[in-house]
Amino acid sequence: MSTVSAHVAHALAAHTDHIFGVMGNGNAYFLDALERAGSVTFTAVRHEMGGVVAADAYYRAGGGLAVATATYGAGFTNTLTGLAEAAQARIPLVLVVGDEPTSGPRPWDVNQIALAAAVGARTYTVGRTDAAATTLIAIEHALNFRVPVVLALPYDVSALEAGEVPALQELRRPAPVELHGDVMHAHVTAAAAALTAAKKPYLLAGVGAWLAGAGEALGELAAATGALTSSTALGRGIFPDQQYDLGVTGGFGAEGAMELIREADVAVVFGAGLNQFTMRFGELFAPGTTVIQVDTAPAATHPHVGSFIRGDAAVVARAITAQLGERTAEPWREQVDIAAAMEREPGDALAADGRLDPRSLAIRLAELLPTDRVVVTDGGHFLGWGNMYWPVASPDRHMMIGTAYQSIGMGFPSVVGATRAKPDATVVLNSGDGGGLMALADLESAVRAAAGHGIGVIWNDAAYGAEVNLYGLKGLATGPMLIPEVNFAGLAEAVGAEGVIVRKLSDLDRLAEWVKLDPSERKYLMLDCRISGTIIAPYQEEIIRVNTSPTIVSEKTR
Ligand SMILES: Cc1ncc(C[n+]2csc(CCOP(=O)(O)OP(=O)(O)O)c2C)c(N)n1
Repeated sequence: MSTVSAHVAHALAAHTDHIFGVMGNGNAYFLDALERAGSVTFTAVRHEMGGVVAADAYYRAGGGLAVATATYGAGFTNTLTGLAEAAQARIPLVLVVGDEPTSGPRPWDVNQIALAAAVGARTYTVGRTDAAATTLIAIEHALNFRVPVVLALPYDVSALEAGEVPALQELRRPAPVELHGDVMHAHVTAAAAALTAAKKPYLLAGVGAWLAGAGEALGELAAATGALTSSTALGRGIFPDQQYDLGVTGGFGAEGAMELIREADVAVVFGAGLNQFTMRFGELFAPGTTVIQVDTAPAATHPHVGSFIRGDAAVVARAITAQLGERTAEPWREQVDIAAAMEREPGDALAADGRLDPRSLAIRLAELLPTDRVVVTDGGHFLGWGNMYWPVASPDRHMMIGTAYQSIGMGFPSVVGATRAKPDATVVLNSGDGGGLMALADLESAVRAAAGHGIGVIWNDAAYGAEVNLYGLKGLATGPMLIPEVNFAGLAEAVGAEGVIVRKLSDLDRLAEWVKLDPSERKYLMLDCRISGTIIAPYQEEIIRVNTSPTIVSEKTR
């Protein structure tokens, strides 16, 4: 015989190896059942939002289904910002929470179903007789719709005897979206003809293409057409021939690379939503560029798209490649100096105010950080530096958790999930001092989970820099935008890390030594980088321009 909680644990254990969260009254029996089941590793975090964020990072870093847990009431409400991010970013995630008893709410209960629905998550409540089946339905829903769901365990139900665990059904997963109908096939034929005739063909891929496993198919299409390629911020590294790749597209992109993309005569976009940042607020393509979008969404997602092909990125890429004709033009990608197009501002050793120049710091870090890295990035002005200066090996090795919902404060718990998904990799955290302080509850979790494998880079400008750049420069009072300079090296040491205050580039010599040590000989390394706030990243300049230009604002809201 086993409890309702054991049935839930058993069904989850069939689909994940890891779960993240904080225990409390509402999930105590569930966590006990999981520990007894044995096959799922629970990693404790210190704030419930961190549990959801860690699970989210686990999924994005290639671990599979994201699973988190929290108790009812305050434990649950603490998860909401993380849940909203998972909903906006379309992360398949199951959040197992305690809930009010079936007899009705107690004084400390809130309407959890309404709260979850408000941020975009459906709730499945387990009953006494259907716990395993309901858990499987919740998992299926999360995976098939790519959304977070809440699995609620009523307080009076979780410890009830529920009999033998039933045999588990297989999950039902949808097949890739095939090309349907003559119209779509005609669009594929037309796309192949356009690419065959193009002088300057260009392929853009986003995270949708990565999730479709389309990397190889896209590489073949790029090779067959001689196309230049690039990706969205979330799709970085998807194209196999990186020597022909222009890196990240949009505000983080290199100026020369973006100029090349504007020369493209035919652009085919795979699995990218073409949001305002990727589209450079409407400037990415020249007005005459033929833009073809391939996506599983029901319709085109940007007005510049001239032809829309609904289908799985890998399926459509192969279909186009199969219909290409004999190309006569010399491959575009052989004609251009890609290295020159990718050049970035080198910056100075130190900025005029004597603090680090984030550009030269980013370049030196790119030289020193291990290439096996997984980078997790919080939000803020600083996120331009890593995005602009550090190459990315594949989309599951670079993630920005929080940007979909535009939240800061998710950095430290992201480390926890990424290191569980890729235990042998070096997990590099990028965070500002503002976001770092917000996420501080899970500094301990990050240092513990990634001990010997983790590096924290705090871009410490003693300010909410993004706000200073947007509102301080407009003349708003800067007092609320400033932060006393915080010693992150010391904070990290207090929970078991090694801390280094980086005031000049040579202070990074310790990173060079750390990298050479055996993981068993090293601690989590926290680099508290004292950067200047005076150097504004080009992507932020773009946002400042958009916020002050009436013509571009209309593009943004169109
Ligand atoms: C939860 C949340 N609170 C506030 C904001 C508004 N906000 C956006 S960026 C930012 C500043 C971040 O500061 P920091 O982490 O130090 O990075 P910096 O901008 O200085 O590089 C703030 C407060 C937000 N996005 N999310």
